[in-house]
Amino acid sequence: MTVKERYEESKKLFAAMGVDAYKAIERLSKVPISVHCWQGDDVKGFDREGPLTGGIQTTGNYPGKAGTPIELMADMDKAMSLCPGKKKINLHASYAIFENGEHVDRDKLEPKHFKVWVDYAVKRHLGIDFNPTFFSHPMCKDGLTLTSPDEEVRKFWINHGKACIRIAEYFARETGVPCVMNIWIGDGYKDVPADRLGPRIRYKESIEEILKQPYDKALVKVTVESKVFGIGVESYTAGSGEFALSFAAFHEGCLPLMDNGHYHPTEVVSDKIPALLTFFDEIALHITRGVRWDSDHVVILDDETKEIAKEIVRCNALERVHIALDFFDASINRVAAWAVGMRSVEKALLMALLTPYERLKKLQDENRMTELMISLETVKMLPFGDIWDEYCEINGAVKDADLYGAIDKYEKDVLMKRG
Ligand code: RNT
Ligand code: ZN
Repeated sequence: MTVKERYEESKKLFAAMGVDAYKAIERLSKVPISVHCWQGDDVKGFDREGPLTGGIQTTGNYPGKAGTPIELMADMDKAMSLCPGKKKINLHASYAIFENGEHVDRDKLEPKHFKVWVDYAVKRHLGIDFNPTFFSHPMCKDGLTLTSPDEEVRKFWINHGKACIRIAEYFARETGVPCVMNIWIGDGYKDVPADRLGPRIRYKESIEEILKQPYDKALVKVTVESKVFGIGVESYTAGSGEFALSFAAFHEGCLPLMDNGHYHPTEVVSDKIPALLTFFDEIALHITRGVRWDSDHVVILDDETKEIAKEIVRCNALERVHIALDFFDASINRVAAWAVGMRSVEKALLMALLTPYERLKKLQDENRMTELMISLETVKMLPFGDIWDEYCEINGAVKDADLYGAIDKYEKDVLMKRG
């Protein structure tokens, strides 16, 4: 049977349950997934040499990593071409591209330092999301940025934040797509701190200073990302869950960003999505896969990824949840990492869109819980793969069975030829 024939057959099965598979595909093609540039070079960036700091770490030394903007863009093109669906790109400030021998520090960044990225995005009809880079820099004095007791340090990073808002607004204007600008800092302490309040008050006031930069709230959506702990800051992080959530709740136009690697291992972001959607018009996500800790493994089609997608879809919130990827595995082919992560999120969303939630909700509301359990188990065995293959085919993306071959070819033709 061809892909089309399998699709037509399976479509009938979904139709029998009241789900229109074609509509699901159509809906999914309009959901943007923000593709993080930093998977391509192990979060190194272009603005300076030096180690990755801020409590995050990449492990592995797989050959072929992108070392220049041209290489990174080529790899992102390759990865995106392997995936069906609508994309945005997600940049960090450390990926500024300096031309003609110019170099400025992070507090002095300007839109022009991202013009090459804008040209890249516009040509491909992609929106851009943005992140100030509060790590891997000598001004992270004692590992601190916006919470630093040193006013000079805080000022530097506040100015960086303001510069990033101006750049985010430039992205939105040039691409015609609103820009999500995410604030995450790794500030914290390795061992038991004597003051847990002071750093948080300084963090709050620093973000408030950054937000004094005038900007159009319809164009730039500022998010604050929380974290439970980082490498080297195991005892305390200033930007905890309660901090980020409260900050967003108390500041007009600010949204909370949940990274599902940033909670205690038995907490799940999927359940937090409807809780936050009860109060916030919009929220943002970093989808990752934490293995025992915030290890930033490549997203696969595991239970929690499916559950996150289900919540977004059944809360009817595809337009209210900004979905971005955030992982960095340096131990495998990096283009494959991107492609598998992106495809897994697309698959999870497709499965969610192919599920008859109206019926299932009704069972819950009528307390028909036995029937609900059996229905949920029945849904799990539906032929999602046939619809997925069709979705890939009509979008010109490879099928799962052909993904490795495509990666292997790019590795031999391009990645292994890099110096
Ligand atoms: C770190 C956060 C943050 C980073 C990126 C590079 O734990 O998840 O989002 O991964 O900003
Ligand atoms: Zn993140």
